[in-house]
This record gives sequence, structure tokens and C-alpha cells, in this order.
Amino acid sequence: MESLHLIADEGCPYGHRIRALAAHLELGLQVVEGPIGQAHPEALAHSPTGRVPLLVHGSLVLGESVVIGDYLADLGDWRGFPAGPGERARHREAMALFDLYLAGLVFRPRPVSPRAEEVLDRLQELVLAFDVSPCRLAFHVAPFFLRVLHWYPEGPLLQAIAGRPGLRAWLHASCALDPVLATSPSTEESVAHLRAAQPLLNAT
Ligand SMILES: N[C@@H](CCC(=O)N[C@@H](CS)C(=O)NCC(=O)O)C(=O)O
Repeated sequence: MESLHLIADEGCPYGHRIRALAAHLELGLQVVEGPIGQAHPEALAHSPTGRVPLLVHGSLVLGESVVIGDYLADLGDWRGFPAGPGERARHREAMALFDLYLAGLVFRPRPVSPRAEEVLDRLQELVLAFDVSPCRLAFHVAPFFLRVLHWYPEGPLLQAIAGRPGLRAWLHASCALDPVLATSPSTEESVAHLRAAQPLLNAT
């Protein structure tokens, strides 16, 4: 198989999703991580959104972490989702809700809106239907939860999660899965990544 290259920003939780998934599938992934906000110029030429991560596999260039995850799971012949159609749909719903309403709150300690509170309730209901085991949902949320723990341990999002013990326990357990641990930065590294990203975050 041609080699798989992942182009990502250092410390990016979206890229971490892919690294954890590839570690679980034991797919050799060559990771090219640039300093935050200075992604590889060649990669940016292929990214219509200017965003990373990007996966390069031969002539195929893919963006969007969920789509890259789908592709790697296909390559590894791994389902990654529950077997039943209803459960699979709930798993995907949890992933979509997370990205639409919660992922952005991880980068800045903003107040959690009433809508995001409702989404957290729904997320708790959804995740509790699944054991914590290597699955797409765990690799989807763990990199973000880990960064909330590292970046804003007193922040409003973590407080909102603390008020939902089932969700909090599920998220902690997802961070303790071997492929996540094996690809996680230390707290110090993570804090340094945030510091490096701060000028960019302040500018947007
Ligand atoms: N929906 C994308 C989001 C990726 C994303 O926002 N990546 C950040 C780095 S953590 C980025 O490239 N930011 C640069 C920008 O917004 O121009 C995914 O799931 O891959």
C-alpha cells in the first residue's frame, strides 16, 4: 500500500482524531505537523477551506476529519460503528452534534449557551447507550475532551460536563483508550500548543 501522509497542525484535536484511529488500526501514518496556523503550503494548495488535517494517499487528497476517518476505517476494514442501523445512526448523531455545537467551545472558554446545554444532555443520553471501547465516537470526542482538561480545567465547558457525571465518565474513559493515550500530548505540550495558537484565536 502506498504510504499515508497526514498533514496537520501541532496540537490540533482534529488531527489527533486521525492519529488515534490510525494507531488503533495499526496503519502506518507519516505525520507532517507544522506549527499552528502555518500548515504545509503544499497541503494548503489542496485544501479548499485552508484547513487541516489533510490526508494524502497517492493521488488522493482528503480533507475533513470525519471523512478521513471513514477512509481509514475502510482501508483497515474496520466498522468502527455499532452493528445495528439505529445504534449506528445514534453514534453518528452524537459525532455530528459534537462538531456542530461543542467543538468550537473547546478552543475558547466561552459561556455554554442554553442550546449547547441541551446538546450536552442529548450527548450524554447518546453516549451512555455505548460501551467505552475503541469506536469512531470515542476517537471523535476524546481529543477534544483531553484539550478541555489541559486548556481550561476551570472553564465553563468542563463545569457543564461535570454536571453530567455519566457523560464525564464516558469522556474520561475515552481518553484512557490505548490508541488515544499513545497519540496524546502531555499537559505541558498541550498548553504550549494553545499558547502558540493564541494570537490566531484572538484574531478570529
Ligand atoms: N471540519 C474540519 C475542521 C478542521 C479545523 O478547523 N482545523 C483547524 C486546525 S485545528 C484549522 O485548519 N484552522 C485553520 C483555519 O480555520 O483556517 C475537520 O473536521 O477536519
